[in-house]
Amino acid sequence: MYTAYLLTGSNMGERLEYLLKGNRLIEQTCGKIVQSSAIYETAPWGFLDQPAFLNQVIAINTPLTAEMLMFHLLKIEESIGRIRTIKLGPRIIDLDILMFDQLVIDSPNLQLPHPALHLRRFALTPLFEIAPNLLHPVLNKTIANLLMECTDDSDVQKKIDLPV
Ligand code: PH2
Ligand code: MG
Ligand code: MG
Repeated sequence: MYTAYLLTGSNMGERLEYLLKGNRLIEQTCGKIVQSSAIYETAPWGFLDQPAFLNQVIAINTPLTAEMLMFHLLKIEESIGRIRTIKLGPRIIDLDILMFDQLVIDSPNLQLPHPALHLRRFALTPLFEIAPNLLHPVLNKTIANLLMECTDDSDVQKKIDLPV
């Protein structure tokens, strides 16, 4: 079994419903959710002229390889009804792999750890909540350290504390 940390996000329509549906489908097809952060409301990063996001980080135990996990996550996004338009733009559901054990991959289809993880407060804050001592295998720093050093000052607010 592998442990993967996933970031889920939504900023269109019934955002919470989409996140919860994503979690349900992840458990059905990828593996058990063993930890989950609160749900945060976060200012849009990158492309600013779009609604605020809900973001959550979950940890799963999965028998899938990183490539197979990514394949399943894209299928789940599709099945929930995601249509890809502009890069970094609004989406009903986004399922990203932040880290996969200590695996480092740099291929066109998949980069691990997520190449922007350390630059994004909306990803670091929920990840810090559940895994502050997790070591970033490329930067060789803990999530706590990366969050402390992160210069992204966009707004990240804890919104909903939910059990899985
Ligand atoms: N995802 C993006 C671009 N910008 N901003 C926030 N706050 N949360 C996201 O999940 C997000 C984003 C691209 O995937
Ligand atoms: Mg994303
Ligand atoms: Mg994505």
